[in-house]
Amino acid sequence: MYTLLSGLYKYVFQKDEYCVLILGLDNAGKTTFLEQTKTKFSKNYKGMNLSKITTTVGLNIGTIDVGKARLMFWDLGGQEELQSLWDKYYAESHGLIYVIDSTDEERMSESKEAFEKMISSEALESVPLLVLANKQDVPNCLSVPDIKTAFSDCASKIGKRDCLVQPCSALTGINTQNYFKYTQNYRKINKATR
Ligand code: G3D
Repeated sequence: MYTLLSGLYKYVFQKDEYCVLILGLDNAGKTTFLEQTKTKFSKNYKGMNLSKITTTVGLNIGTIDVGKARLMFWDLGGQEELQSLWDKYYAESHGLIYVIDSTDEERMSESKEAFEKMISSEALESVPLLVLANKQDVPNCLSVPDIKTAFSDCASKIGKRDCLVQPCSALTGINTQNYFKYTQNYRKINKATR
């Protein structure tokens, strides 16, 4: 009887947990995006002043609940020396968000190289990918077609995996709520295989 009731309780209340990595070069806006997300999705969460956030050194973690899913975000530092740590987290991840600074044309090829190296990892082969062209609030920033052109070499490596490129502003919150679609995709992934 206890087993039956605890099973029923878990079925009704327990949330499926998914780990989502937030990657990208330093200064791309990863931490701002995570704070914006926590503020939007967590009741009573008193976020930091978004304009006071400084670049990630190490790791930031955040959890939000979306419907029956609990998304645990891991925002990893993007400095060159920290990028070598990214792959330690790949095997645990169910979703991937790659943040690009659309205002930083100079570092676009650096960002593309980091992205290409990341998606070449076998551990990420079936993981859905959300690419955020961030800082779209800044006039004259690169558009999504510009960024797709800069990243065109990567198309074959993206292959058939689920991938969406989304213009957004982590600072203003515009277009930062695409988890609903992606949560559906995380559900499709057989957790037992990861
Ligand atoms: P990181 O975690 O990827 O290293 P941060 O990046 O979130 O620390 O952001 C780096 C800088 O970019 C911060 O500015 C932050 O305010 C700014 N930023 C992040 N997202 C946006 C955005 O959507 N629009 C604009 N205009 N700026 C953004 P500072 O000045 O603190 O370095």
